[in-house]
Parts: sequence; C-alpha cells; structure tokens
Amino acid sequence: MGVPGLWDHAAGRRMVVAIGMAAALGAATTAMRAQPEHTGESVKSFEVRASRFKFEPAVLEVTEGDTVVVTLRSADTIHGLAIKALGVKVVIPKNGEPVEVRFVAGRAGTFEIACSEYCGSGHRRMKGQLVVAPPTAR
Ligand SMILES: [Cu+2]
Repeated sequence: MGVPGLWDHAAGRRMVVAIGMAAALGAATTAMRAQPEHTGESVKSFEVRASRFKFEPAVLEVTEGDTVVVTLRSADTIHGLAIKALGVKVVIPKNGEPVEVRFVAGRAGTFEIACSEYCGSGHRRMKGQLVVAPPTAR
C-alpha cells in the first residue's frame, strides 16, 4: 500500500498548509481588530540537568512565540548552555545551584544547544537541540 500511503501523506500536507494559511488570515484579522492574540503563545518551562557530557533532556520542544524558561543544574562540574542562533548563553555553576535562563523563541527551526564552558574530553559532543515549531491554529 505504498502508493495510497504517499497520496494520503500529500493530502495531509496540503491540509496542514491550508490550516496554516487560515490561521495567518485569522491572525491578521485579529490584529486589525486590536484584539489579544490567540496564537497559543505561552511560557514553557524546563528543568535540565547538565553532566559530563550531556544535557537531560537533550531536546526541548516549544512553539514559536513561546517564552522559554530553562532551569539548569549541574550534576558535576561547570557547564554552560548556549544557543548561538538565538543569542542565549548562561554558565551553570558546579555546586548544583540552579540557574535560570529565559528567552523568547522568536523563530521556528531547530537550533543547536551547546555546552559553552570547557568541561573535559567530551565537551565538544555535549549538545542538545531546541526545536521551535511554527505557530499552529488551536
Ligand atoms: Cu559541559
């Protein structure tokens, strides 16, 4: 059933695009009326544990426009969290003290999270991802 499956998938994609356009039109109309936005923008909070040589969880999923609050703790030494594409950078102290970083996920895409403090032999592979989905109609 490979071919019908593909067709179904294509139809699904077209549906998603149509919904997206309807949402964009809706947003424009809303803006003209100076009503509050209904794009689902919200605060997304995460607790991330940093240790040699990983972030847990490694993948953070949010929606464009969300305010992202990440509380970071190190399980061992000094680490850092940097999302270069979004200008985010914070040092995570080694004593397990929580540090909070807050930013707005201003654009959709997949952005690399890297450790910004040299923490040992695996420092370069200490990576994560911030996945910012485009806004959807709700
Ligand atoms: Cu590190």
